[in-house]
Amino acid sequence: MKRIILIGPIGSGKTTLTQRLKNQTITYNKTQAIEFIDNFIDTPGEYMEHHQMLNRLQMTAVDADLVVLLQSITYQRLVYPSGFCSMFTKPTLGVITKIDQLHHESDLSYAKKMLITAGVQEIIAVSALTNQNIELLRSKLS
Ligand SMILES: Nc1nc2c(ncn2[C@@H]2O[C@H](COP(=O)(O)OP(=O)(O)O)[C@@H](O)[C@H]2O)c(=O)[nH]1
Ligand SMILES: [Mg+2]
Repeated sequence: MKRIILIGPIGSGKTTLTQRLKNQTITYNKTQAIEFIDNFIDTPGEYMEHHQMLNRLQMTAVDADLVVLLQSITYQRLVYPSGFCSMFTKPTLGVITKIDQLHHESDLSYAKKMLITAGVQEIIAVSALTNQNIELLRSKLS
């Protein structure tokens, strides 16, 4: 199985998605440090939001086979700088999270645009709450 690093702002759903993909009970658990959970590397959102921490993500991603960038459908804020993915010398996948909260198509296109600007190679929209597209995502991670 591939080793996956999950990167995204605070509250974008990294920990919940990890729990879902690992068939664990979904519980809220604030991520305080970089956590290695089998083949998943869960990272605190602060590392993404405070740019002086970005080198920590970059160093940790060296151990991963795939860099997954998360963008919540509910989060209309610019997070990833243009070309962000070029920081990693690894394949990238963009995951739009909380798709169960989609109320306007424009939210989906905004999230896609953010991930494309970041430079991801592929995008998938999922919900860890309703399981939408979770199997498809799992197949892309295997
Ligand atoms: N509606 C909905 N809420 C979600 C989903 N995934 C995560 N959340 C909620 O978003 C919040 C932040 O999730 P968390 O996984 O801790 O984000 P992290 O900071 O990126 O690890 C929590 O309250 C989760 O319950 C989802 O697919 N749908
Ligand atoms: Mg977390």
